[in-house]
Amino acid sequence: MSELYVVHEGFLFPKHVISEESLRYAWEEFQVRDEDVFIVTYPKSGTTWMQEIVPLIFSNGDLTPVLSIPNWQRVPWLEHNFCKGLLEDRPSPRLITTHFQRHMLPKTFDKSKAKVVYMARHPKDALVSSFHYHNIAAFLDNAGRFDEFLDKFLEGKVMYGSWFDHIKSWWPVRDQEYFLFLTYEEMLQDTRNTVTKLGEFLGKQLSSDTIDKIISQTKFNNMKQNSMSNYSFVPSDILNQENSNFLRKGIVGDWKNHFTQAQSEYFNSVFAERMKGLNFPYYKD
Ligand code: PPS
Repeated sequence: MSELYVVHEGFLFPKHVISEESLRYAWEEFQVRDEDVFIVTYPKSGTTWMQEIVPLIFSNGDLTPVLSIPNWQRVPWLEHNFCKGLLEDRPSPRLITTHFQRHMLPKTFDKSKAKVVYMARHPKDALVSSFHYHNIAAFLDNAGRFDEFLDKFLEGKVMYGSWFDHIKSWWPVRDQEYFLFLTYEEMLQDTRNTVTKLGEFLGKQLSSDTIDKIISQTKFNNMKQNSMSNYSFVPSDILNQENSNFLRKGIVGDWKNHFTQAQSEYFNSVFAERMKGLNFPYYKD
């Protein structure tokens, strides 16, 4: 197993930002508050986008937080080394990011009234995005050939484990009051509707003007220009954005430019097998 990862119960976590200690803190010690809002995603499913939108909902469209605070500080990751320092004394409501599966939330979560916004993305597009990310991030192992990466993804031998297991851990709580399920695809297709839904879920009355501001600021091309969100401040020996950017394409269906017909059919058959009985209506092809 690559020395770039902390391996915990079979899960790979990038050592660059995560340690046994930070995992222990997140699971055992982190005190969830009723007003906390968790943004939960499988990697490469629109996390950064949500880290832009949710703070803008809480600031009523005031751009200051997204133009002055880097996203990892604005909506810190629960599992990262700097979680404690950034979140322990932060006033509520705290906005928190995690790629964890449902059972990995802090012990104190179940006793709280904290909310979870989950964003899913077509696994073929998340895979493609991850493939390119592995090739620009020095803290991840090299993606190798696309077919090799495809196998690793389907077997869940990638950071944070299997896409299927992630969805399977969260989908069953979709009707719970604390939970909102969104997809990357609906967000891209109808941002206004999704932002409105988010505002209602988070108890925020948003005027039409505020929603317009949020939509404009969080458009892919605007976020790509925002140094607080595009990771341009990360040195190139850690994240080399010379040939491919962190905010790479921001589209639905880029997998069609990467998968062969045979790979797509194979993926679909694994998908059908792994999602059997889940009643999950998305991403069947
Ligand atoms: S990470 O590393 O897990 O935090 O990555 P994550 O932010 O989840 O996913 C990165 C992909 O999300 C795309 N993205 C967007 N798409 C559309 N609109 C907006 N505003 C936006 N912001 C981020 C980003 O480009 C990555 O997808 P790909 O397909 O690689 O472009």
